[in-house]
Amino acid sequence: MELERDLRGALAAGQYELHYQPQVCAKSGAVRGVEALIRWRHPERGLVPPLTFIPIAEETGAIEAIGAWVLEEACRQKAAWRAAGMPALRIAVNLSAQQLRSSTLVAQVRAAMEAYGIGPGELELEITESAAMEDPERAIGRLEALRGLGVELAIDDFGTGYSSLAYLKMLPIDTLKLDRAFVRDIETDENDAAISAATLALARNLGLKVVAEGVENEAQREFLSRHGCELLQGYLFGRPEPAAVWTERWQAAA
Ligand code: G
Ligand code: G
Ligand code: MN
Ligand code: NA
Repeated sequence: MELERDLRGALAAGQYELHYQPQVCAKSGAVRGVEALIRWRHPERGLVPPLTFIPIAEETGAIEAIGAWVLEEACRQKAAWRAAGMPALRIAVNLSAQQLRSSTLVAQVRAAMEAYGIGPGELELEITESAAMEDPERAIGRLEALRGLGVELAIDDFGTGYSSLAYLKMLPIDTLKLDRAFVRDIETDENDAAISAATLALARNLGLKVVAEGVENEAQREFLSRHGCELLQGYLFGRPEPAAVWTERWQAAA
């Protein structure tokens, strides 16, 4: 496939970029962190979203190198923002299943943190339920090693996979990301409202934070906030935007 061929040269050609979407405090609206989301600036196709090329990168194995770049770039950007006197925001980075399978992941994360002086609690890694459940024993060991580095861990797309609660309990995680599929119709669909409220209660009882995804309007915000969700992410607060846009915004506010 054409995209597959182009994918091979894209890293060397510097065609990937990270955009950053805010995660805000539900009560105050203050930005608490940003999630790094990869985009591919394709010379002919324009900005290609991850859902178009990440699955191909996973199939071909290209994801290993891309994932390593994402980690390095997010840490580099965090250090650059720190050097420029920007607010210290936690950065969340998505890991693919294949990265979690890799025996070099922990060393890679350690190296990136050391290279850019990333301290405890400054980096969060997001893994999907299915990646964590693929080989729970191995995942638990690896996640514990990451946590030992001071990395926080989040389960992405929570509720859409098939994680058993028995395994969830054993995973050394800090955060659940409530999938936007449940948030979308939270005001009108009783099931979605019930699932969201139950997830928030479960998280509270397990001592986990929740980041609700896909928050687009005030009614969703109000529901989530009322049910104890502390962190929100979605177009209501901001779209994923290039690092330069964030930098300009902060400089204008300073
Ligand atoms: O940015 P967007 O909302 O289009 O992201 C779509 C999907 O792509 C999300 O599920 C997100 O987790 C995934 N994704 C975005 N950036 C990365 C990345 O750097 N690595 C991996 N593995 N997945 C990513
Ligand atoms: O699975 P993950 O959480 O990594 O995916 C983030 C994805 O969700 C990105 O593709 C991002 O562009 C998208 N996204 C972020 N906020 C919203 C939103 O408010 N509404 C919708 N529909 N998509 C969103
Ligand atoms: Mn994510
Ligand atoms: Na998600």
